[in-house]
Amino acid sequence: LDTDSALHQAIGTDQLLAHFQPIVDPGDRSVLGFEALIRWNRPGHGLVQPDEFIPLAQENGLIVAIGRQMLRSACQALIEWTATTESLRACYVSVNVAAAELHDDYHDRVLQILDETGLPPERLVLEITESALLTDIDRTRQILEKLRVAGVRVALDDFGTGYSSLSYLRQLPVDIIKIDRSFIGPLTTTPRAAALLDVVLNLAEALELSVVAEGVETAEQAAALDLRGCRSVQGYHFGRPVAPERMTAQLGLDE
Ligand code: G
Ligand code: G
Ligand code: MN
Ligand code: NA
Repeated sequence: LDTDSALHQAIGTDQLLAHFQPIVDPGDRSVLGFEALIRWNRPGHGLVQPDEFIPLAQENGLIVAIGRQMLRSACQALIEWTATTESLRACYVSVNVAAAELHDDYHDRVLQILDETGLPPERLVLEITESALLTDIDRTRQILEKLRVAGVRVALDDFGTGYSSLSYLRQLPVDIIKIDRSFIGPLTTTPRAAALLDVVLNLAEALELSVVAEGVETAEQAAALDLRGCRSVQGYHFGRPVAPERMTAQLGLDE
């Protein structure tokens, strides 16, 4: 079976699943939310990573159905596993959205899925990638504005890697910026990286935006971010993306 038709057949089945990575406070390690990251359990291939099929799905349009399934799974998983764990009850889930999903009915579909799963809109974040936005900025803005009115938050993903980050901040309704991991890796070894990070944190403060630092892999990076007042971090140091049934064990929350 070629990848195209195999992916088509995977839609609506449990071959497509969500893994989750915690987003935490670097000061006390309390869990604030989770990013949902898609995986494809393709028969005969094992667990396939998104880089190997999301670009294809964007080209052939399957991303719309995949995105809906993913959003539903992510909302359901959050409801189910946070219902049993007191400390996670206020956590949000952050779902990646491809530009090709932002059609006119996107707002309705999202609200429908929130309604069906019972997840309050305030507990959903939609992550939009800078590089994915180039198509139609006006339409994107209208859709995101409607979602924000409903209480859903919007994050600008991979911030700092696109060539028009600042332009997007001016034109799009954004609540959160996710600082790309290329700024975090050299943070404790390269003064320029630290200076750039300070600029981004100041920018976020001036615009009253929240910040999530991505790709935190060491205790030193976490401490440096904590010291700078960055209140949300994500990365292997705090937890890798895992299946939801493994999350409470990874976080040490099992009794
Ligand atoms: O774990 P990582 O390999 O999970 O993810 C690689 C890339 O795939 C990231 O850029 C991420 O944004 C993207 N990605 C992961 N899950 C999804 C998804 O559900 N939808 C879309 N559109 N992109 C995703
Ligand atoms: O949506 P986005 O492009 O931000 O996707 C996040 C990607 O980063 C996923 O592929 C995820 O598995 C990966 N990731 C998460 N934490 C770390 C980390 O600490 N280091 C590295 N190198 N990658 C990470
Ligand atoms: Mn993301
Ligand atoms: Na990112």
